[in-house]
Amino acid sequence: MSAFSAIGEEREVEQDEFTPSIEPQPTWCPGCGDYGVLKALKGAMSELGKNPEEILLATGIGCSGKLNSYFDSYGFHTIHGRSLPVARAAKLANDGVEVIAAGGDGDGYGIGGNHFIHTARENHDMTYIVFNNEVFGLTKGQTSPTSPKGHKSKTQPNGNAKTPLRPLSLSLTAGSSYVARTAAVNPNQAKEIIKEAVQHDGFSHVDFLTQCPTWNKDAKQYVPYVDIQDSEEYGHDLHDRQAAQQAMYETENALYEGTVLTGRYFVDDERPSYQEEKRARGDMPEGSLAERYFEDGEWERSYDFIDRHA
Ligand SMILES: Cc1ncc(C[n+]2csc(CCOP(=O)(O)OP(=O)(O)O)c2C)c(N)n1
Ligand code: SF4
Ligand SMILES: [Mg+2]
Repeated sequence: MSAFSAIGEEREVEQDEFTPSIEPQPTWCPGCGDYGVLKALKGAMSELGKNPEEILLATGIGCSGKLNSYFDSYGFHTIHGRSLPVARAAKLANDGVEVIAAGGDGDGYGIGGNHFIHTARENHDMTYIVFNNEVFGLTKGQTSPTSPKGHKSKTQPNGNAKTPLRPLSLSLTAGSSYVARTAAVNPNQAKEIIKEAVQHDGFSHVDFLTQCPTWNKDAKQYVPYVDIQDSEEYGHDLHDRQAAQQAMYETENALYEGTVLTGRYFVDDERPSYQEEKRARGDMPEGSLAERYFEDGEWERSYDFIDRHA
C-alpha cells in the first residue's frame, strides 16, 4: 500500500500496527517520559483510525527524536531543530498526509525556535509535539531553554542564571491555533489531547512534559498534576485569547513553584490553515505533487506551484 491509496481509507487500526518489526523495544532509559508520548501517540492514531501509511512523522535530534524509530509510519529523522521545515514541505507536497512533527525542548524551543515561531504564525496544518524534559537529554543533561532558574547541570554547575522560556505563551503569541500541555504521567489525557490536536485544522502545539530521571533528578516534579478542565479554579473559555494568555501565564509560573497544570489552553477553529489560505489564492497545486511524480515519473519543481515564501 502507498501513502496515496492509504489516505482516507476507513478501517479499524490496531495499536500494534504502529510497532515496528525492527527495534520494537525502545532504548530509552527505564522511567523515561518519552514512553508516555509513544503510548499516547499510538493510542490516538489507532482510535482515529489512521493508517500507518497515511502518517508522516518528522522528528528532530535528541532522545525525543528517536520516536521515529519506535513508531511505524512514514518517517523523517531530520537534523537538530529542523523537524518543522521538513514537516511543512511534506504537507505542501501531499496535503492528504497526516503530518506530525516532534522533538525536544532543546530542539524545538532552542535551536529550532525560529521555525516554531513562524510555523505557528503561518498556521501550517499539522501537529507539533514537544517533549519538554527541561534538559538536553541525549547529550547528557545540559541546561535547556526550559530548565528552571537555578537548575544545576554540567554546563551550569552553579545553577542556571537564565529565566526559562514560556512555551505556551510563546506559542499563543506566535499564532498557534491549538495549544495544550499534557504530561507523560497522565497518559489518558495525553491520548485525548493528541487526538484533538490531530483533528484540528491548523497548527496544533502540544507541550508534553516528559520526565528525564537520568539527567533531571527533579523528574517527579510532574506528579501530581492538575487538569485545568477538571478544575473549577482554573477553567476558562478556550476560544478566549486573553483568558488563555492568563491561564498560560499562571501555568508557567506554577510549574516552577511545584504545581503542575495541564490541559487545553487555546482553540481557534475559525482561522484558516496556511494550506486553506493558499488554496483560496490559487497557489496550491491540484492534488498531490508527490503522487504526480509517483505516477508520471516526471519531476515537477515545487516552486512552480508554491511561492518562495518571502
Ligand atoms: C546542530 C547541532 N548542534 C548540537 C547537536 C548535539 N545535540 C544532539 S541532541 C541535543 C540536545 C537534545 O535536547 P532536546 O532537544 O531537549 O532533546 P532530548 O534529548 O532532551 O529529548 C544536542 C545539543 C546536534 N546534533 N546538532
Ligand atoms: S537520557 Fe533522559 S530523556 Fe534520554 S532516554 Fe534517558 S531518561 Fe529519557
Ligand atoms: Mg530535552
